[in-house]
Amino acid sequence: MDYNKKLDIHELLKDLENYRPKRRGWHWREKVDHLEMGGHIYLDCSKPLTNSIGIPSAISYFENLDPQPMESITTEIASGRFEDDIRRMRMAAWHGADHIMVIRTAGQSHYDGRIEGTPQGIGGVPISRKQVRAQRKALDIIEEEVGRPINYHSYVSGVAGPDIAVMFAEEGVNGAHQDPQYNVLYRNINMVRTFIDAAESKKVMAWADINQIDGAHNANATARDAWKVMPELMVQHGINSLFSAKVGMKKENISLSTVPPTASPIPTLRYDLPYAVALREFFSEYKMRAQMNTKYITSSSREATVTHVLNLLISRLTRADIQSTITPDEGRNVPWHINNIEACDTAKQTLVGLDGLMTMLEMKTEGYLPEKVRELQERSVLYLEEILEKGGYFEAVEQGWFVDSGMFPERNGDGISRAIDGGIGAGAVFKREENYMAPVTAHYGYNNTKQYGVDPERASDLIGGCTFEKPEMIQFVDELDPEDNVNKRLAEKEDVRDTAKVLPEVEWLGDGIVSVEMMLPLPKEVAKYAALEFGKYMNLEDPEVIHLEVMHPAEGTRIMLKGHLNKVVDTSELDIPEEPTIFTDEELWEEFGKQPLRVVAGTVGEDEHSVGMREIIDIKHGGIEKWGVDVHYLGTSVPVEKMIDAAIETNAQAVLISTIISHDDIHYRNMRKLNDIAVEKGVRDKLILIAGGTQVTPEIAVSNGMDGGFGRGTKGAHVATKIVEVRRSRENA
Ligand code: Z98
Repeated sequence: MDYNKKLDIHELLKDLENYRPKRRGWHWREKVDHLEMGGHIYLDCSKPLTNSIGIPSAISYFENLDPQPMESITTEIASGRFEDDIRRMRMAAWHGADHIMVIRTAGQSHYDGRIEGTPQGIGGVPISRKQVRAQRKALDIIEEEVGRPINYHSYVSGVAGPDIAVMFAEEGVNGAHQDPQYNVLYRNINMVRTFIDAAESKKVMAWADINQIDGAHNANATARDAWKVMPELMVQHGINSLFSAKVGMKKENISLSTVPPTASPIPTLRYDLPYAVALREFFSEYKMRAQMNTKYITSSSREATVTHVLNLLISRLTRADIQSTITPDEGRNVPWHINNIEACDTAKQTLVGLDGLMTMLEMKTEGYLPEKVRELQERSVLYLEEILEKGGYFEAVEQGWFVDSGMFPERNGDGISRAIDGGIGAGAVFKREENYMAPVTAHYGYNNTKQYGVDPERASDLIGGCTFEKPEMIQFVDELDPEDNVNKRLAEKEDVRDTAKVLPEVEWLGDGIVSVEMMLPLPKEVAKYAALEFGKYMNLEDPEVIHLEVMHPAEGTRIMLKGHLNKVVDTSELDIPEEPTIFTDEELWEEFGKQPLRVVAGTVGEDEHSVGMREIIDIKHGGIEKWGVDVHYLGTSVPVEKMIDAAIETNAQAVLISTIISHDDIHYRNMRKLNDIAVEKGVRDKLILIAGGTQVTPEIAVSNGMDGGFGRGTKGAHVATKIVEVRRSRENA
């Protein structure tokens, strides 16, 4: 795959019915002890990528130094169109994501079967075989490009949970949420039915080596006061983890969806750290998937980033095997490419920044932290004991114990209550007949195969293998809906797919959406409507305020606006100037180290404006001193002749003059004069003459005898590069 080319979605969808995933099972990052990269040692990092994009400062200052933390990094992708999500997955992988979680279309748990085809989703994509296969196929290509296996993940929930689990096993899905408590509490699925379904699903997931993430974090996100469910969260983790282990899942494939329960302005670490320690002590054998706090997320990306960073700190102070990255999209409902990528960068930047933290710190063994840890653990043990006393989990749910707004043992009687014989799928559980038999692999429970002399684990031997062993038996169903399908959606955007034409995009190719940020000196209600009006002036269709923050009740409001800018730019008609070459720091250090350079500099004529010239010279803002150039600064309003005399006296190789004043073309007249005097004194071929100033045009400067001219926006590196180029061309002449 050429990484300068876009992924060809049409090509990807070709022959999908015959595509088989390259591998099965979860892949953990490969930790490298004392990884050496860019002249630094990393203690908590993993094998680097072959292709990646570092954080912005890595690119500007460290030659794309991009160490990869040891934690798998998750990104949740959910735009509603799987074909566009594939492109986002590629970008995310380049930024360090290796756990791509596909959010299902709003409430797919309510479907009582699998979906086929590729209808468009809302709040996620419909999880159908075609969609899953296409995305796994794309990730098989992308993982080769970045040089690290990528885990593909979605949800095994709802009454169709086992069907989905089977499809995931067949299609090489590597991770999945599975937790019957989620179905019971949040989807009102009958609890007896869903625990039985869970046993079947978990068995299948175990066969396929799928990493399971539980659903405890949902209690935190649902609770009235998130920190009050801490004891319950541990109970929920315990129920699902042990259940999974008993069904036969490897413990290394059982991940707890842990969440730091609170967020600032609550003194968050005093709640979240003891909780994280308590949890990890109890569940030391299991993996930790550190979810971000989503309960207290708003539409502010700044705030979401700080919450994220504090959560990452908890991860590193304790342990995370998988690190989630949630974006302000949660609060804004705008699942945009850039937010996914930024969140991956936030995780990577922070985790790398915290590298080796625990080699320098130790948790206190006395005082608040261990006392609080103990208290939380006691509360959760008591919680579990009381469940047993009441007759078990089902009874406790019936009595509304879960997601109660009191901190156990306190109870406020407002928890979620479900009836044992109520909910979706109630009464749909039947005891297997004695002669029941299902010739399939990874089937849970009684399967009556012994009479045929076959191990129940290998029941499909009776029919020469099921779809797990013989994928050619899988029935691939293509599109079912003639209107709502990927082919129609692709066809609508052909004019901007891989052509010279382009529209701005936030989540789908050619969606034409842009966001605009503005500060209005108005109170918030007025600011909102004024911003919408500005949006109309900018030709934005359907402008919508997606973020609003009061700077002061009267002085100002910050607004982020989105809207459609349905204007196509034809890139073939653009006049794109060639980018000037600028030597890197290393090249300039080497050049001036080998062949030192002395220059004289000053503003000439009657010009006292020295700031621009000083910035070109001084080391502070990247002036030419930075690379060891010896600068003799002569001051302001220096007579032109004196510039040449000084160059001769000091044996300088270049003269830099600057003029801002330009009336009567004085700046160009001074350039001509500089050139003429250098010629008169017989030193023109020994000197490189450079002129700069806000009104200077490079071409006109050269036509007035200069070797180089520089206008507004010039930096020291431009001037240094020019001098080197002229010097080299004279040497080669
Ligand atoms: C996350 N941001 O986990 P339906 N099962 C479990 C879940 O947690 C979820 C579903 C199923 C969160 C994502 N979680 C939210 C245990 C959803 C989803 O079809 O929407 O009910 O399934 O990272």
